[in-house]
Amino acid sequence: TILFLVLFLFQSCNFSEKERSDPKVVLIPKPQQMEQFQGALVLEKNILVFVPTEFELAGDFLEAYIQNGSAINVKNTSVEQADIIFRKVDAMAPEGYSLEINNKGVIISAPDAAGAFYGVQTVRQLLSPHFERTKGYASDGVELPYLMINDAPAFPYRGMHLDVSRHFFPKEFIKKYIASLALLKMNYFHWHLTDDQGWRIEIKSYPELTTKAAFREETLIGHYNDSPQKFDGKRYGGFYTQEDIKEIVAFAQKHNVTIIPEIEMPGHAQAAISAYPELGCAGKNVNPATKWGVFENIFCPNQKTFAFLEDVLTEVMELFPGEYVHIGGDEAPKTQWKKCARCQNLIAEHQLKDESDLQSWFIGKIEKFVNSKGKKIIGWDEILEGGLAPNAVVMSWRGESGGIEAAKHGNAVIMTPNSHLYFDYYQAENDDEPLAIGGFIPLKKVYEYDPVPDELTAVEANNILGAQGNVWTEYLKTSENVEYMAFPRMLALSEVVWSGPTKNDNVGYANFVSRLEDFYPRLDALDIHYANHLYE
Ligand code: TNX
Repeated sequence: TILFLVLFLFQSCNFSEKERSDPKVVLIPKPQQMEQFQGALVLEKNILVFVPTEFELAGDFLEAYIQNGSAINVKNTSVEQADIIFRKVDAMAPEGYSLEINNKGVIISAPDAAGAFYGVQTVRQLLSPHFERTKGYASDGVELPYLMINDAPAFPYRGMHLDVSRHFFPKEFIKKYIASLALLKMNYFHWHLTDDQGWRIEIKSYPELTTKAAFREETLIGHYNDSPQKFDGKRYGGFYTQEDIKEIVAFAQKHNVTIIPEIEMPGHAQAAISAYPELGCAGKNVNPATKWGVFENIFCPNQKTFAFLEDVLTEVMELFPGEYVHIGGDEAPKTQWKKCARCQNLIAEHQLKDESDLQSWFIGKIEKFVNSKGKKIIGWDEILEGGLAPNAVVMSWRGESGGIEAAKHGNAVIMTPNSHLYFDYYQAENDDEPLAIGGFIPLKKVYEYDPVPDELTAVEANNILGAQGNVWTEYLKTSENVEYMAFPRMLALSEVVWSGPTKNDNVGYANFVSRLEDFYPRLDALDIHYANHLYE
């Protein structure tokens, strides 16, 4: 605190002097190439913009951003008159952009809509954080440093995950989380919608998923082995209606973020089975789990289950326009399958080796169905066991070995190893950290992560689409708790996947930390509850 007070006083004393010098550039993730020149462009009151139709997403974002954050008017105009020009340029890396700011104005060039959008995010970060407050709080002038930036992402998949099953988070928070991805030039939001403790998405053909499976008896946050602690039988939970989902999908599209919905199977299915017991093998009634962990109540590979999953996935695929559906696949104990006659018959009928093979048969069947609708599946690395579904994308979470194996096999891979990218793990060693699931992944470890393991050849390395930070919420009850764990580690990850890995480069990390400290006022303006201590 004292250090911060001193820094704060120091900064406020220098404020007037700073205003006269060239604006300080604070960009996260760091652009591939940047040169700053002396001087700054000042635009006042009315800003004229030229936006070709294919860059409407970027143009709309910029106009809304400036107008919401200040008293400035932004108007569309011809290319000759514009202060800010968007230009389509073909010979540029996908999602890349260049940004030129000089005394004549601003030119954002890009090959595609995503690139233009990222050019705007860079302009946004060049403006005062006051603009983030969206209450006309910024002064009525825009000051942009003269510079030249050439930029493009290192990886096409730059993602963040959020578990809304262990604890439910309101629609508004989901939007805020998605908006923060856009600021950091991240493009995928993996939405973990179902698990043992709660089903969170309305499915019209199965109403009990939300009347029953979306609520449980309240549990207090506790260790894995704690007995469940009840709040006088009160129901606890929530779900997103299909209208909520449509609203969030539209919001994500405006932020160039693709949502990947996850429907867990065959494991982590106890909430679904609580609503429809015939989906389980045990033939008994269960409730949504009130403890954390791995449970034996998994989907039974019977007719009812496949009809259910196809119906659910059909509704899900209609709601989410992206090309991927995540089907889980992790942590599915086979205790019940070993005892179920139907499972043993399937094993014999299809000449499978064991229950693990049966899971891969199960996933293969689902993959065919999803592929038939023109979409692809993503699964946790357990889907490698018993043979990999041919077109599946593998999320490597138990370290990198699953990802390495899948990449060598020719499948696409997203790295989410629990060695580096589990943001539910502790980020600092001080005793007063809020209770977390365990582990230790400080900011620096995230920053040093390289999504491409040394074991891969250049060709195999092409199968690594990128990386993702996972935020499991067993111990995160509120949206503030989520933000505390996700920030600033998400910023470090954004730089890994956009700017490219720096490995054990201390200079890179020190440089990142100094930009991060200058970036905090923007997170403050966005009302994000980050952890601002300890950089190791
Ligand atoms: C493992 S990662 C799980 C989750 C837990 C997480 C806690 C994965 C595919 N499964 O169910 O929430 O660990 O860190």
